[in-house]
Formats: sequence, structure tokens, C-alpha cells
Amino acid sequence: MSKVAVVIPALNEEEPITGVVRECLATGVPDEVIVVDNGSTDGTAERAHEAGARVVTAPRGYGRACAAGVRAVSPECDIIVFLDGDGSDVPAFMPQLVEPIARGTHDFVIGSRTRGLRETGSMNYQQILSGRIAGWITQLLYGVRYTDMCPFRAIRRDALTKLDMREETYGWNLEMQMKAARAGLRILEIPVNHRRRTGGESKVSGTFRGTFVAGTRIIATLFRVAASRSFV
Ligand SMILES: Nc1nc2c(ncn2[C@@H]2O[C@H](COP(=O)(O)OP(=O)(O)OP(=O)(O)O)[C@@H](O)[C@H]2O)c(=O)[nH]1
Ligand SMILES: [Mg+2]
Repeated sequence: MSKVAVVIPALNEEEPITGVVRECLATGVPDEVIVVDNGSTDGTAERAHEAGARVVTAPRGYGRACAAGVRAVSPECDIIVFLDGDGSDVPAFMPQLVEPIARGTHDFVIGSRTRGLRETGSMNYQQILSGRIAGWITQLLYGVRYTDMCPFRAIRRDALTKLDMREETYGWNLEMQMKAARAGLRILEIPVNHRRRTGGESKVSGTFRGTFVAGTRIIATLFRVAASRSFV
């Protein structure tokens, strides 16, 4: 029987985090939910803990938070699910993400928000387009086409370890997709619904600075991973 850990990076998400953790637990899928907080100045950590999550801390940065969450996963968990802490991902899709891995047919199952139902305003034009372009590039490079850089995803823990993830900020998601494709993992993309964040403030797509910083980081990741010779 597979055991599942959920890792949620969260920075100043005191409003949405309670609902996110509760919705994850309500699916009955996770054996543990880990919220990774790095220097939130609000009640994110307390709320997450009250809702039933284990809270760990990490230095600032989306990728660093995800990596710290992975390190904190209990040894018995063999599947790791990632999703954002802002309430925009819909945890009810977790069984569909996890099942192909638990059944042994796939190693990496990623949601696609562009193929699912999207609440109006939940994704902007740049996010939709950049996910498509990244998918065309991975198809050219590795023969795997994604339609989104969706943060909601599940992966076999031992497969993730072999990917040797390095990205410390917003390139983390794309790095995982590229390395999973390059490593020949058995990959499945499924449509997932997407909502607007359920409270709090945008750190990335909702601000010009956030979009610029994340976009730059994502493009740098694309070149770095594509140019690297490692085949893990
Ligand atoms: N731990 C941690 N979490 C982060 C960091 N930056 C962003 N996050 C979390 O990563 C997720 C994605 O950030 P968002 O601000 O929602 O970015 P977005 O989805 O592009 O923008 P929205 O339109 O607001 O949803 C959220 O759960 C954030 O709390 C960080 O430096 N550390
Ligand atoms: Mg968001």
C-alpha cells in the first residue's frame, strides 16, 4: 500500500491555508500534510498547524520550500503530492493524481489547468501561454508535451530523488517537468480544475514584479536544464 505525503509551499497565506489543508485531508488520500513556511509575517504557520498540517520552515524561495518539504517527508511515504497554499488548486483531484502512481502504471502525474475548468480570472494570459510554450519545448527536446506548468502534481519519491532538483525559486516546477521527461519517467497529464486564490495576496502572477522575476527564473531554468549534460 502506498503512503502519500502532501507538500504545500506557503508564504503569507493565513486566509486560504486552513481550507487548503482541510480539503487535502478530506480526500482521505494523504498520510501527512506538510506546509512549508519561510518567514511568513502572518499566522500561516499557526493556521496550518491547527488545520492538521505539520509545519516546517525553509529559507525564502519557492524551490527551496518544495525541497525542504521533500526532506521533511516521513520515510514510509513513497508518493509526494505538491500543490500551492493559496486555495487555487482543487484538492478533490488528488485521488486522480495519485492513483496511477499507486497502481504502478506511472511515475509522475501532473495536473493541467488549461485542460480543466478554470474560474474566470484564475489564470492570466501569460501563465496560459508560458505553460504551452514550455510544453512545446519539452516536446522538441524530449518528446513529452505538457499543456501547463501546473503546481499540482504527484510523483514517486524515489523517482524525484533521482531527478536531483536544483532550482531554488520559481523554476522548480519546470525543472521537474523537464528532468522527468529527460529521465524517461512514465508521465501522465490529467485535467484539473482551477480557482482564483481563496484569500491573501498574489506573490507572482498578480504583480508585474512577481511575473517578471518568475518569468526570468523560468527562462533561465529552461536554458540551464536543456544545456546540462546530466541524464538523470
Ligand atoms: N514557502 C514559500 N512559498 C512561496 C514563496 N513564494 C510563493 N510561495 C507560495 O507559492 C504559491 C504560489 O504563489 P502565488 O502567489 O499563488 O503565485 P501565483 O499562483 O502565480 O499567483 P496568484 O494569481 O496570486 O495565485 C503560494 O502558495 C505561495 O504562498 C516562497 O518564497 N516561499
Ligand atoms: Mg496562486
